[in-house]
Amino acid sequence: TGEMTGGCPFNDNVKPRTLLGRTNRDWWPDSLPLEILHYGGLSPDPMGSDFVYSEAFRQLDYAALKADILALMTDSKPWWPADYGHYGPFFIRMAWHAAGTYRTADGRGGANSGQQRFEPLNSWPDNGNLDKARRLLWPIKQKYGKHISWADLFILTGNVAIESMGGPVFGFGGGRADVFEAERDVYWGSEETMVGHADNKTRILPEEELDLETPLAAIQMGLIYVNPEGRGGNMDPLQSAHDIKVTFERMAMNPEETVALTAGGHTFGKAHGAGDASLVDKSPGEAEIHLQGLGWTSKFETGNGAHTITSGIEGAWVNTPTEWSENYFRLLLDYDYEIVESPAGARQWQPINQREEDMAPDAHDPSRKVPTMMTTADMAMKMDPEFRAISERFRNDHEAFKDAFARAWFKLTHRDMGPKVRYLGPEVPEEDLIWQDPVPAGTMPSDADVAAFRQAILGAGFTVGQLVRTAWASASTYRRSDHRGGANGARIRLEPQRGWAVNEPEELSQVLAGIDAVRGSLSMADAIVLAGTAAVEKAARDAGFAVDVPFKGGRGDATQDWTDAESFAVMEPLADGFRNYLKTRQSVKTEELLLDRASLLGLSGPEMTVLVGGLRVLGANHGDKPEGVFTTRKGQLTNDFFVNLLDMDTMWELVDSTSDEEFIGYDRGGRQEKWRATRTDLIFGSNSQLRATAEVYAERGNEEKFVRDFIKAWCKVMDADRFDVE
Ligand code: HEB
Repeated sequence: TGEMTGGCPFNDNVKPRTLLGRTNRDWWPDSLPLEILHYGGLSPDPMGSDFVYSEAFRQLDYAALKADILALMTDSKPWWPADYGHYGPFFIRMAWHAAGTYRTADGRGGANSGQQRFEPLNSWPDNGNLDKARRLLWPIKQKYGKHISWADLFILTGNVAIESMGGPVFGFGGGRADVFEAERDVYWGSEETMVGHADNKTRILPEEELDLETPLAAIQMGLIYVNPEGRGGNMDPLQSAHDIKVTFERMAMNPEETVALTAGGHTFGKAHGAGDASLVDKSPGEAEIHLQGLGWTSKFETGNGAHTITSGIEGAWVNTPTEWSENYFRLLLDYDYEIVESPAGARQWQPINQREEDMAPDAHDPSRKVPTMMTTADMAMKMDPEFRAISERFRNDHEAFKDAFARAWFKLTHRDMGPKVRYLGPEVPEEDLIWQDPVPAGTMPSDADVAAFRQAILGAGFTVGQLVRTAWASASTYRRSDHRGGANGARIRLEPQRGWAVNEPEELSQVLAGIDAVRGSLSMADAIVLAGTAAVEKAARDAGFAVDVPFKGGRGDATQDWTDAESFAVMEPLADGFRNYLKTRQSVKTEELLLDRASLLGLSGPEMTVLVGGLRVLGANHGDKPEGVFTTRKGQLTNDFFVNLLDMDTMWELVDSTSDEEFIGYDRGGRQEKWRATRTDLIFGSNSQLRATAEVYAERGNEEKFVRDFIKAWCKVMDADRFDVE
């Protein structure tokens, strides 16, 4: 079963992997190693740390920007001529691929930092020719400068594109600040080849690879979701439907949203496979220097316009590819389809005996009519019974389809922005949506109420450890990837969070009841944080340090009705190294899981280190277990964890040879058992860089520095989601 209790703790079903899998350096070993300039605390961000994007955005002439984007739609450039004289569909695909990398499991991916500009996304086969879409936007980006980020521009342009062709749009929120380097914390997979339109497009995956690994949300490296030609090129719409459901669910979309998005998207534009795909050259990441960052140069005729090769599939889905319409479902459901091959050799579906009025105009010669097409993934919307029922309903109720598409598009493009207070601009929809995890505004408690609560809760009969781990449990769900989780809302007292094993449901309910009983005017969300904060302060004072632990109140309490239990379920920690908790052994090492959580919390190495060391001696371990509690004065905020970990009189051994998760520390001389530890404890003595940091906190003279650094890091976690007060 893989459970840690009893028997062999190794989970045989889990294939070991590294935290990051294949990285940019593995894919592009020859790329310029700019990261050497950015160590030692130097930032690659040319805007500097004083720059606040939200302030720059507020000065944006939003209407003028939208007008410029609209004008660009039909301003075809000779170096990349617009199909049908309209760039709209192309820009929709750009925006969809920008947002579509989001995955629920860790909240990473998505549109919110403009990563499409960087590897690996810049060079993923599925992002073929989107380099040109972004270059078409450059004059506009240049004109509006710091007032619009690339990340916002991608999504806003997608919206304007939809509007410009008469499609429904639900709203737009700005606020996606750009970053200036490739994200380094995202696991995109361990595969050693990417899906490609040339050599491996029909690669058939072995069955055992079809169970999609967590947290991935695409079935092959280099895809946004699924292969348009079906799994491994199989052309099987039912298999494709299965894969679409798995991948779209991981992007937070249910089957109805999935059908709406795909049908709405493919109401526009065309696929590109005009000629021999082997004439298409390398991706941007490996293209020659004089190409200036553009990739996929094609030697087929003019290489663009009528001769464009992107996916290799050729043709439009509908007869009206630059207008919002009902034609996608009509053509999909009314015609029978047969498999044909595109000029690029891709396989696709063509309507049998198509009437001329249902054919599409040629994208570069309006006098010509060409047959429309469907990909295998589109055929899934017709052949899969669940998808088909939805398709038929949308066909018969166009208003329902419009509304579903508009809402799903808004969710797709805003899912990773976090609470609505982070949305900027005049087009932020009024309506609250449950996936935004709404939290009612709180009120700032008075100083007197805060002081009274501090006193009352410390006298309520709980240990420091209990109060600290409850506050930690509440706040540490935060992830900076999609800004979900955190202490605001006090969702820890709601389903599903209150039932998570990591939160020790029984004890949790007692502590929460105790907090509730004495909280007075405070919200539960504030009181939970303040209880832990008061306990930290007491622990510091008990250790002889007269320090104050700051508290920022004003959190609100969310309701169960406005909590999407299913979407919170994926956030359950299967490990939390800060509480020395491991539910089941994972495919990555336990200490890598600690690193991953620290990264999602936005912590630095020293912050992670000081927090682990402090939390251990405070007694914040899951189940109050003894591992890592290297102190004889549990409940006091001391640097004992580090002092004892680095003590040369201790030697460590495995508890027993069946597991490398638990260790005993013996007195070197006497074989006397002194301590127990897990991998997340011992990594601070084993890894050279963490050891260097641990040494700082163990050094004489740094006892108070340890306490102050711990408090700072503690507050950072407690306040990580306070966008309402920034
Ligand atoms: Fe899509 C296009 C696939 C979904 C929107 N697409 C496209 C193509 C393909 C695909 C293959 C072609 C490319 C080229 O150029 O060649 N999709 C796909 C798939 C899926 C999808 C498989 C899953 C199912 N889409 C989608 C969505 C959306 C879209 C969701 C939105 C919403 N697309 C799109 C568009 C286009 C495309 C708009 C067109 C572009 C142009 O025209 O350029």
